[in-house]
Amino acid sequence: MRAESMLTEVASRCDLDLVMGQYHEHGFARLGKACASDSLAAMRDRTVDLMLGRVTYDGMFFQKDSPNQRYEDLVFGRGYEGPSLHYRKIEKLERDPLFAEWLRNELFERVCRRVYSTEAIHLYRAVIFSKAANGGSNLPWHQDAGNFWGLSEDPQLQIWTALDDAGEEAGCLEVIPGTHKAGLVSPLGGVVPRHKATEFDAESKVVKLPADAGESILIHNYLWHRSGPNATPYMRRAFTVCYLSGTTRCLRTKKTPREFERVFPLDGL
Ligand SMILES: O=C(O)CCC(=O)C(=O)O
Repeated sequence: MRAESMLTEVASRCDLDLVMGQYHEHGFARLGKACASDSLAAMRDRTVDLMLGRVTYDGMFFQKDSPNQRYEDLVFGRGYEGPSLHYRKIEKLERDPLFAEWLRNELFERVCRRVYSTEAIHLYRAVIFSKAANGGSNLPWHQDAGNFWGLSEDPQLQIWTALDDAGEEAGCLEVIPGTHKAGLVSPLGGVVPRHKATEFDAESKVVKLPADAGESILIHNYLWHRSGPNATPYMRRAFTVCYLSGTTRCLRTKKTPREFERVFPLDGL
């Protein structure tokens, strides 16, 4: 499947001036229904194939959800635990040709070029966040950057795509507009400490972002975002990609530093 054929007509008419204005102002912006229905169906099916072990790739990262919907009770480091629809996170989707193609579509490239000035755009991560039917967990407020990510420059762009309808009941994305402007709450990044969220009166500022299947949303890495459990009888799958400027380096020292894969320009493949 070619990346361009995975896009909808709406995507080709997208007014990026408007979208990017919103992204800079609020830290998030809706791109509209970018992904065509047949591609969406293919990515949903592939997600299930991966969870059930019908399709496998070396080096993929899997994490199951906690059985009690508490993020605090997640277990780390177990990886693939056998066929189940209760995985909350799968990483390294760039190894799957379908997702690899989608994350290289020309609309996403145009967005990347509005955010980063480097010629090369690299990939930090390509991830499925899934919430099982009547399951999923309470993902707390967090920011996707900081020392924990071990990068020479904090990334600024993630593009999240709903593979299923993700309404409020299904555990849609929730954000606090404008929080990206204040930078990181702690140098480490990641989960926003509860007392900080209370001090900031986060609950009074929440904006929920219900999305239809196929909709893509830009998220600044500093934006406070979270999602709740899924109270519907359907799976809620989403695919998110974090892009990096071509100059960003991996600073980790315990293991060999990562070399980030170039995703744009496409002719470098
Ligand atoms: O889809 C979700 O529930 C969470 C997404 C998220 O946290 C992210 O894309 O960084």
